[in-house]
Amino acid sequence: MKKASVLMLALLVALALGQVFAGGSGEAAKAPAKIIKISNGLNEQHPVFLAGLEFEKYVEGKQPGKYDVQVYANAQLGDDVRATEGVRMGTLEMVVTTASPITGLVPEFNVFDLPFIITSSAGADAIFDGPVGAKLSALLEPKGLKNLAYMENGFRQLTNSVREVKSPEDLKGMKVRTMQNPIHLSAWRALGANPTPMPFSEVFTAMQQKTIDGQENPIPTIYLSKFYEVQKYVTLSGHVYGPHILLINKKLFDSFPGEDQKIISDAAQASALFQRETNRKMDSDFVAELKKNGMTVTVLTPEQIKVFQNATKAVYDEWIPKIGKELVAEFQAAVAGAK
Ligand code: TK8
Repeated sequence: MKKASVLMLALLVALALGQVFAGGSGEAAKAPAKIIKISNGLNEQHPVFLAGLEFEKYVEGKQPGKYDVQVYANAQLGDDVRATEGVRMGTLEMVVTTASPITGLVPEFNVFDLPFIITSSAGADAIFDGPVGAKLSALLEPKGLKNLAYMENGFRQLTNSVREVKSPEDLKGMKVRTMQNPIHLSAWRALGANPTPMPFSEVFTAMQQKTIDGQENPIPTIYLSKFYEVQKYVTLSGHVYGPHILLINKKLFDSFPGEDQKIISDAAQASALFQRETNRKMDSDFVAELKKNGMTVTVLTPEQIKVFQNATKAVYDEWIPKIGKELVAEFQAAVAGAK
C-alpha cells in the first residue's frame, strides 16, 4: 500500500514536471498548419502561378500558422485532368485548371469552347462575374468540386512551324495539338487540320520532335513556355477565350469554419482579379516579344476571321443541344451586353 502511494506521488510529480517543461506557460500545443496544395500546369512565370502565390500570401497572412499553402507549377502534381481528379478524390486540395479538358464532368462548360463565342475581355468578365458563371460553378458542386473563382486563360492563338496561316486552307493536313476536348477536336477537323489531343505538359517536346506541327494557346503561355524556340508562325485567331477555374475539394472547404471559408473565398477572388489583370497585360505586351524572338505574327482581318467562323458553324449545330439551348442563349446575351 505504502509503496503504491509513493509510486503514485512520484508519477504525479513527473507528470507535473513534464507539463512545465513541455508547455512552458502551460499552453496547449498548437496544431500543425493544415497543408493546402495547389496544382497547375504552367510554369512559375505564368499569371496562374503568380496568382497562386498571392492566394498563399493572403490566406497565410490572415491566420499565421493555421494554413500552409503550397503552389506547384509545371503539372508536377499531374496535368489538368489528373490533378482535377485528385481534387475530387481528396488526394489533392486545390487545382487551377482550364475548363476545356474537364468538360466530361460538367458538359455545360463546353459552352466556352464554342468557337468565337467570346469576342472581348469585357465579354469574358460578364460571364465570369455574372449569373452564367455562377450557374456553371454550381454544376461542379455535385461532382465534389467548388469553384472558388474564375481566373482566365484568355484568347487562344494558333502557332505552327510549317507555314503562315491566314485561312483554313493553310491548315490542310497540319498536325495541331488540341486540348482533350471534343469541341476542339471537331472544330479543328472542320477547319481541315489533323488534330491530336494531348496534355499540355507534353506539347513542347512534341513540337520539338515534330510529332506535331502546331498548337493553340494564349499569348502569355506561348511566350512564357518559350514556344518560339520550336514554332515560327503565330496567327492571332482568337478562336476561343478560356477560363482557368480555381477548384477546391468541396468536402474539405465545407469542413472549414465559416470565418476561414470567408478568408479562402476572399483570397481566391482577390488573386483571380490580380491574375486576369496580369494576364491581359502580358497578352498585349508579349506579341512584340514573340516578334523579337523570330516569330512571324499574322493579324487576321475581320473578313478572314469570318471565314474561320463560318467553317466551324457546324460545331454549334452539333453542340447546342448537348450544352443546352437556353444556356448558350444566355451566355451569348451576356457577352453581347458587355460590348
Ligand atoms: C495548363 C493548361 C493550358 C491549356 C492547355 O495546365 O492545355 O493548352 O491552355 O494552359 O491549362
